[in-house]
Amino acid sequence: NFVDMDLDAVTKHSALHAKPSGLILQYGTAGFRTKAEHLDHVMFRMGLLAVLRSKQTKSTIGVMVTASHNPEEDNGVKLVDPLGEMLAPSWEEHATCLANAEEQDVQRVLLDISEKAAVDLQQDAFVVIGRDTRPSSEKLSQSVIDGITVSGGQFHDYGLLTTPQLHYMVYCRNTQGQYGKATTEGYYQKLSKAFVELTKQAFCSGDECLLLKVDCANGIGALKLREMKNYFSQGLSIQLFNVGTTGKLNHLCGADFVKSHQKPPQGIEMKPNERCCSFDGDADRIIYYYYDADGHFHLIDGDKIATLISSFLKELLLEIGESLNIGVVQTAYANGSSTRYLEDVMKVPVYCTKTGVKHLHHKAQEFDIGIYFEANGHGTVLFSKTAEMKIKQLAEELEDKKRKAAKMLENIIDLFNQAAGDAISDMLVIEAILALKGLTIQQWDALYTDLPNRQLKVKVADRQVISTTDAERKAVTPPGLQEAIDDLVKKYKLSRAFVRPSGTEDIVRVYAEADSQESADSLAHEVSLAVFQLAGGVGESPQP
Ligand code: G16
Repeated sequence: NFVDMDLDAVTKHSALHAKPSGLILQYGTAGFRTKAEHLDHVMFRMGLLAVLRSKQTKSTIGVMVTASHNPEEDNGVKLVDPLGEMLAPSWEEHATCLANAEEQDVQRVLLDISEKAAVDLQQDAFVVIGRDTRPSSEKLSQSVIDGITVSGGQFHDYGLLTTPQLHYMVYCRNTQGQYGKATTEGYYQKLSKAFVELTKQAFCSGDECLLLKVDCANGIGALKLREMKNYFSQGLSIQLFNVGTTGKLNHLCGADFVKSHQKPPQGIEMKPNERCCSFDGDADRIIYYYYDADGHFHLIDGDKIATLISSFLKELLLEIGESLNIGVVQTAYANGSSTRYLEDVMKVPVYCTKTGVKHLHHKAQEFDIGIYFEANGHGTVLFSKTAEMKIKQLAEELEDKKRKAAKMLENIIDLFNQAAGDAISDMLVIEAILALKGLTIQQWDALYTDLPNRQLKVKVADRQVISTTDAERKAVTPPGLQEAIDDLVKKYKLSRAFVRPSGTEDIVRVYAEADSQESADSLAHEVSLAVFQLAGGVGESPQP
């Protein structure tokens, strides 16, 4: 029964958002991503799909227009499921089918999806939309809205938002405000209240401890941090750089640049031992760093963030005498030293999933407290309903020091964005922990020493010729590639390397670590050459 969807109108509007012929796109690591000029039809169709998903789940669905860490010329779109999570895998397939359908097939694909997913088309549909600051984002989000309205859905356009804020809005709306108020003000209030409560007992309160320099990647983070600043003015003072007035988004700055180049962003003034951090283009990742007194640059990535948070949470649990089960989830990019430290020193179980927060998030849901971070700084902590209730109860029942610890846990639950990794929320958690423990950035950094590592990108004709297994740590195809990598790895001490096709950029990623920077660089280079030769490299062959 398709009474509630005017398929002729859909077809007519679809023609106004024509698909470039021959273009095939995949719903990748974080939705569709490519050059912005190729995305108009995808946006319109994702508007249609969000309506179907909303009808099927009888819930509000989110659509975020962003390409996060990608260059400014790119754009992208992803759907957000009812509890603020990434879209379910079966619907990723529907999204890919719909995005790639030829014009005359759009109606049929819509009907197919409705049938396969048992969508009740008479249901109401409600979709919320957010977008980042890319020049192309506003027009593309209008195409999403066109798709929503022509298929009979209702919507609320939040306009400029960080990606995690949109995840938060969806979660709030589908829990009838239980998770929080579905407005930016509600988000600021929830987080800042938790932050202020948490840091009341902070040991460190000198000016130096409170100052944090933030590189906003010339993106949305700058706007939102400016709005939010007033809410936590007593607890933390932040100075913003790369706020988007002159520089290009993610260009020579931002979390992805700092992590992959292992150097500071341009446009930030750093004094020795000053605490600095970088957001990425849509503020869902955060990386910390500093210069030591000898002028050496130190990077504190997602692995070390996970370690700081895990040790703090473990201490609080010990204090209240509760043995909730904790798990840490990482990917193949996690530095070997971090995994060893978490397992051997901290005695917490560590799990490895494929790249993409959707995989880590899913695994983290198996624990009372699931801590997940990708090395690139994308992550958060999830608390199960049981854990949350237990902690709330203990915060009422316990006394003195134990009560204080339970209260801290209660606030930390509120401070984490449990719908998605969130640079703003993670920054506040980290700042709170450092202040409460009286830790300097150097002391945090000294928890363990990273194994030297290098990441490279290789251009190939078709990156899908590379397939992987074992959470992306082994290549299955093309033939001979894994054997080549194994032989190269044997040449270096404490070494490890893997390759995988990126799900957000048209490249193959290479990762290598070894006992020295020289070895890591050389291994990464040799593996790049093997990829270039065996997986159809294009252009110039990788240079050392
Ligand atoms: C996205 C995903 C991350 C992933 C990153 C790189 O980040 O959300 O989980 O690590 O892409 O993915 P790939 O190596 O497949 O290109 P973001 O910040 O760009 O949304």
